[in-house]
Amino acid sequence: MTGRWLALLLLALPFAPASADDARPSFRDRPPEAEIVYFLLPDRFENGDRSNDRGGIKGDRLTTGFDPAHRGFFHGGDLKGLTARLDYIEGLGATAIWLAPIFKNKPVQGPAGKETAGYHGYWVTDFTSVDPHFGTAADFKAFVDAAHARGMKVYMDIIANHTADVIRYREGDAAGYAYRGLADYPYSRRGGVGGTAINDGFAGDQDGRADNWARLNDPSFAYTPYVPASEAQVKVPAWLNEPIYYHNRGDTNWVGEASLYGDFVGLDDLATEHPRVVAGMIDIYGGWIDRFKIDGFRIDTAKHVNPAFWRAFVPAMLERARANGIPNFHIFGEVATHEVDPALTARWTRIADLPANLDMAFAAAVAKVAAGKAGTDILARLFEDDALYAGGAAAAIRLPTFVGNHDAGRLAMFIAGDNPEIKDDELLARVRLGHAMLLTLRGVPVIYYGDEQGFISDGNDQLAREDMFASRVAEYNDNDLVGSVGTTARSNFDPTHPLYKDIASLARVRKSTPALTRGETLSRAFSNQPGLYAASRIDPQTGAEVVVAFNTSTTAVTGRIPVLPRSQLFETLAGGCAATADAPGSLSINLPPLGYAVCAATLGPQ
Ligand SMILES: [Ca+2]
Ligand SMILES: [Ca+2]
Ligand SMILES: [Ca+2]
Repeated sequence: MTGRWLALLLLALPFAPASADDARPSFRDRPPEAEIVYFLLPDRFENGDRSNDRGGIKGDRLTTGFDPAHRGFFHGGDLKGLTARLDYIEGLGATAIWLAPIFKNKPVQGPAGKETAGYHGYWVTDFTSVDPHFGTAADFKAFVDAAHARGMKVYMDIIANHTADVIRYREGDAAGYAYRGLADYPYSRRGGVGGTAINDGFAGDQDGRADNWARLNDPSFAYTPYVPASEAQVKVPAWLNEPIYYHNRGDTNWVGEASLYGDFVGLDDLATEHPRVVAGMIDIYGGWIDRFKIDGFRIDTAKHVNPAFWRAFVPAMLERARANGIPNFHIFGEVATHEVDPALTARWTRIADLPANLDMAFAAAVAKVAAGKAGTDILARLFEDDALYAGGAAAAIRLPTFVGNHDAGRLAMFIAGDNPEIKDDELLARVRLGHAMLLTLRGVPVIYYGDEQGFISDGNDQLAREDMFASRVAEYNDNDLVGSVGTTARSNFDPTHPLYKDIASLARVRKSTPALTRGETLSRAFSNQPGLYAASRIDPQTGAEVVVAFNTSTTAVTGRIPVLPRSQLFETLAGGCAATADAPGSLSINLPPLGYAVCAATLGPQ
């Protein structure tokens, strides 16, 4: 460096950093629809610290929860490992990370001989602490700060429906923890309608006033719940240790009221109608916003909580975020279904005021369409039904979309399951096609970790949670990965994998093309057979039209689609596009087998 340059630099230093920061657009300014989300389970991603693998607990796997060779136990991944892999995630094009819950879990639970561990994070005991298997609060802060320094957001996965399975019932073993409903076991009698009168004056759980709930003081209306002495103080905050704040009606059978009141295989179902529970959960999760300035929440099991709870919780969280300088805090719920049933997910945006829900219908539709087992008209129908959401189609652009997840399984598995004789090349092409839909159609794309490395999953749940680092799980390591000669027995952070490169390329297109993030969707071509689906995405701010087109069949397709008459010249953003319209209002589409294209109209001669 010459003396002159050094002098200039020194002159600039006292002034430059502050003003440059002020001028730079912040990740805080990006609306939720501008994100590309990467979803991962910290336990299965990268092990950055072997000293925390057992969570600081001594003993065998039934005590520590650690067994890297068993798919249902902790494998060693942690927050330090995740932080060390941010280059990989950023290189894929993701702008936000949704990580499975990191709260302190009950390490192991389940009936004798069938125990598994809380590696997934959904069995919380301490809602205020980071699970020691994943690291410390300082590790989480380092992760969030490192993501923010790159302009990436962090979405936490939260649970208000239940805690870990701690509460037992005196009658539980004899009754098999079967569900006991509101009519046969009313709040007003102990152990059934013939029992002793209790909870005098309680006006029912739909009356949320504190003085009403003060009259519910005996939790033994259905069962006689108790907390084993060894776990009497295991839950944090301490109020969670009182059985009165739970439903205590036994395991859900998924039918009717049991969906709201029943325990998920023993997981203690909170009385989310209770004002103490509402206030307690607002306090817990507001605290995480205050402490770590995170950017959003994915809400687990949202449809198993009474809508009134969310109507109190959601505005409180958005306000808490605004107070912390986070104006674009995103909240999206899990309203689970395996069907193309947008009415269900849309209903919960209306009755619960959830700003968005995971687009289960999109995932189900794309799995069938990308497999070549459904007409492309189900996509057209799906987007027409955006009118069902609170806020309509304009709100539907904020629905997180996905093609596979940790519960149902991966897209590659769905496609292979529908096509048992499929060849490797066709499977890769169909997985690419599904991800092209994910990255160019409406909604916020969520990439499930490992899909970009050709992970295929043998089934749902544990079988869909393979390790990114070298795995010791036999059921994972015998999988034939898509687009790769490797297996999960080795580390799989490979930025040259064809799916990683494809997703990164489409992510660049998406981020530089506002119509793809905020545009309305007009379906332009579809039929009741596999083949062409085309849509125009139209930027509401500029009127710019971008055509996205997909061929779900193994024969080439050729046809014309209607476009805006002013869209006469087209630029190819992906695949192959005609450079000009055939006539004002008509564009030719030519796609090879299983091909796709993204074509952006440019301003023609005026
Ligand atoms: Ca570790
Ligand atoms: Ca519930
Ligand atoms: Ca329980």
